[in-house]
Amino acid sequence: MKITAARVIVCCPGRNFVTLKIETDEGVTGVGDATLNGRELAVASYLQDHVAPCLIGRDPQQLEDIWHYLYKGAYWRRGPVTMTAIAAVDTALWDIKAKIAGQPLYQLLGGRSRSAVMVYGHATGADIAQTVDEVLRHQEEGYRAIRAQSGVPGLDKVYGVSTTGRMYEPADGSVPAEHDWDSAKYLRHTPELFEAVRLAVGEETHLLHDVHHRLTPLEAAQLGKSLEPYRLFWIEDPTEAENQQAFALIRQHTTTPIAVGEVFNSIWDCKQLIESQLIDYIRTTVTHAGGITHLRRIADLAALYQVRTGSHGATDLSPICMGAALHFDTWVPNFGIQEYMPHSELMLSVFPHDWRYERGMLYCGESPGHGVDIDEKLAARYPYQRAYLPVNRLQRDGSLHSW
Ligand code: KDG
Ligand code: MG
Repeated sequence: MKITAARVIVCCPGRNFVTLKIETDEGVTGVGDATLNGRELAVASYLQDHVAPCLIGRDPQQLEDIWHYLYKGAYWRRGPVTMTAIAAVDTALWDIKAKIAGQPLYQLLGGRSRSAVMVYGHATGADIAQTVDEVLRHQEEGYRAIRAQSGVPGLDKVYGVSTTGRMYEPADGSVPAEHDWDSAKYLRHTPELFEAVRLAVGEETHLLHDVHHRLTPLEAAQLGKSLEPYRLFWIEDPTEAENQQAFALIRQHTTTPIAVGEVFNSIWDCKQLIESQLIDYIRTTVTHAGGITHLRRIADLAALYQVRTGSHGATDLSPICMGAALHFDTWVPNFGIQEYMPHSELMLSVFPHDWRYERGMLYCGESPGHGVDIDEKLAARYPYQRAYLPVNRLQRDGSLHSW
């Protein structure tokens, strides 16, 4: 069997998605997600101009060799653009391999480790009262784990909170929107939010929160400590993770569990945090961390240190990523949780899929492959629209801050 084509499809059914479709001389095809929010066309060009010509004529079954061919062969290693492109190839090739075997993908990874995948949903509100209502609505819908984000008094636009009344979607401007930030206001508000949320939901429901890289290590330690009475499942990205030693300081001060890694793209980004046991959950995804082949290596490293998986699952990852992630989650022994931010009906119709959500759990399908395809005719009706993630400035003086 040989690869005959590798085509890149860019579409915007409400948000941009980049998809790689690999075709073979025996008619078996596979698809992979290559979406890198706000930098979509860089990955599309990387695949189209630099990767696709090298795939033609190769045996699609040799996905391990192809992974190393693309990783080592580029000479320029790692980075989000390269690793997202490699991930798309890898996901499409696993899809093909599983279709050839006539098996759902999780069977090729080692089979089922669980009956379903526990997810966390997103509850957001302009203030504490609205957020509590949203958390309760999610609890009634059957969610066992809920992320709570709320507007902060005195701040105009805050990560995770919709300002349009529609579903929260961070990439919203044809140039980056500007948000404002004040850590002191946030640090005063967040324990009040979780005091109210915990009181409302009771003890059984897991609560999560995303700090989105905004605090200093010491502020993050203060936040973790102040949230301990509310027993969070995790706080995510409490500080920037370039200097990973910083997490040792957070750890010294709090037992609130920590999740990091949605912006990581290789095992090397995770190594110190995992080996030094500075985190509890690793958030790398199929799409941004080199595909199933590489994510598996990260999960195996994490397992040695009792770190569990908690993959990123925002709407900027396409339903193809979710399909592949669910097969991975169904297999991976050290599974923790999966983020679930539902796509719109239109997005889901562009990507026909066999996975399904039911009362706080996601279920991968049983069809051969990862169970997701792209409806190219429908996708063609929604061309790319430039969109950026926001930037964040300190309210005090306009200094640029992490968003
Ligand atoms: O593209 C960026 C988003 O995926 C990110 O802001 C979402 O932090 C996020 C999360 O935890 O889902
Ligand atoms: Mg996050």
